[in-house]
Amino acid sequence: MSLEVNPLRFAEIFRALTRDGATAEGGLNRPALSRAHLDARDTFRGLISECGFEAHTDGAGNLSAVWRCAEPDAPTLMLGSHLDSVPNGGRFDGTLGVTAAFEVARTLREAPHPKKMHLEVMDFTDEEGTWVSLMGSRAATGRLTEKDLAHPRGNPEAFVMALDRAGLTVEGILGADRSAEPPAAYLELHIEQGTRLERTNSRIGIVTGMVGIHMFLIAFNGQANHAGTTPMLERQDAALGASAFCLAVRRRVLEDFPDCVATVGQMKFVPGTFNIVPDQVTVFMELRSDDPHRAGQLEDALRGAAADAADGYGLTAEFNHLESVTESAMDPDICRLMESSCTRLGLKYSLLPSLAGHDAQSMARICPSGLLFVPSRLGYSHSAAEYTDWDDCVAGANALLQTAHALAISQ
Ligand code: HGY
Ligand code: MN
Ligand code: MN
Repeated sequence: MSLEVNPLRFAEIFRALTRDGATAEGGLNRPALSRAHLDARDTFRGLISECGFEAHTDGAGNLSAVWRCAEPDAPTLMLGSHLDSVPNGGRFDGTLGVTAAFEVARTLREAPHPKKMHLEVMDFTDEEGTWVSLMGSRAATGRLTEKDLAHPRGNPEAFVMALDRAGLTVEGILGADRSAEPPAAYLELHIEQGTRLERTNSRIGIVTGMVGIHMFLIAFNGQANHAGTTPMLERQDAALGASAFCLAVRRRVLEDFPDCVATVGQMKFVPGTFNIVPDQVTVFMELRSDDPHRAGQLEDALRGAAADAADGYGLTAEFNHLESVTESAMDPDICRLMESSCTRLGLKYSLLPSLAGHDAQSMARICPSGLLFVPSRLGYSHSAAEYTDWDDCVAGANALLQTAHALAISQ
C-alpha cells in the first residue's frame, strides 16, 4: 500500500491553525503581522516543537519547521504556503498548504525508507500583500528591494508599527535572502480559488505557471469645495474622474484584453466626508496577465483611459506604478512527477495556469518549484464562503506526499 497522510492528524492540525483570527462567519481575519496572525504563528511554533521539529525564523519572519535526515550536507526539500489571510478571508487560502506540508513532512519522517533530503515546512510572511505582495518569499529569494518596503500598501506609519509588533526590521527583512543556498525543490498545495477544477470534474490541478501581477495608484486631482453651495456644473469633482476610470478599466479589458484581468479594489477620498466635494481620489488598481508584453499594452491603454477620465471632468491624473510580481513557470519535471503521483492515486487532474499569485512564484526564481490545486466550492475565495471538501484536501495532501516522496526518498 503506498504511503498516505493521516487524515485525523491532518484535520487536527488544520483545526489548530484555523483558530487564531477565526470569524463568526467561518472565515479567517488575520492580515500579515496583525495580532491574530502572530498568534497563529505562535500556535504553529508550538506544534513544531511538540512534533519534534526544529523551529526556524528568518529576518522576514518566515517561520519553518525543519527535520534533518542522516546526511548532514544533504539538500533540503521545502514545502509550504502562508498563514496570513486577507481581511475577512477564508480558512483554506494558505493555511491548508501549511497544514498539508506539515502532515506530509511528519508522514515522510515516519516512512521506513532512508531520506536523502532534509525537510522544511515553511509559513511565508505576508503572501497576501497586506504590506508588500509575497513579502516573505520575495525576501527569501532576494527579490525584495528597499524601495518595495519604503512604499508598503498600507501606510508607512502602520507598517512600522506592524514590524515593531512582530519584532522585525527592514534590514532584517532584506537580510533574509537565502538564494545563495536554495532548497533542492519547493512544493506547495493551495486551493484553486476559481471554478476550473469543478467545471472539469478534476480532483487536482497541476499548475504550469502563474500570472504576473502589476499594481498601480492613480490619483485624480480636482478642487475641494462646498457640497451645498457649489453648482453641479462648476465642480472639479475627483470622484467623477475616478468613477469614470473604474468603468473604463472594465470596458477596455472586456473589449480589447479578454486574456487579462484588472481590478479596482480600493478608492481613497480626500478630504473624505459628506459635505466636501472630493479634492483627490486615489484609485488602487491591479492588472494580471501571463504575458508581460500584453500586461504592458494594457497598462498603456489604462494610462490613456485615466487621462481621458480626468479631462472629461476638468481634473488631472497621476498614474503611478506601485509594485509588480513577475509571471513565472513551474518546473516541468516536478509537474511530471505530480502527474504520475495523481495517476498512481487514481486522481483525475488537469494542468492549468494560476490566475492568483502564490509563494511558489517567488520560489521558482531560486529552485525547481511545483504547485498543486484542490477545488474551491463554486470558486469562492478571499471570503468566508471559501470552502473545499475535506476529502479533496486529503487527496491533495496525498498527491503532495507522493511527489515529495519521489524527490526526498532514496529509491
Ligand atoms: O492575490 C492573489 O492572487 C493571492 O491570493 N495573494
Ligand atoms: Mn494564498
Ligand atoms: Mn489569497
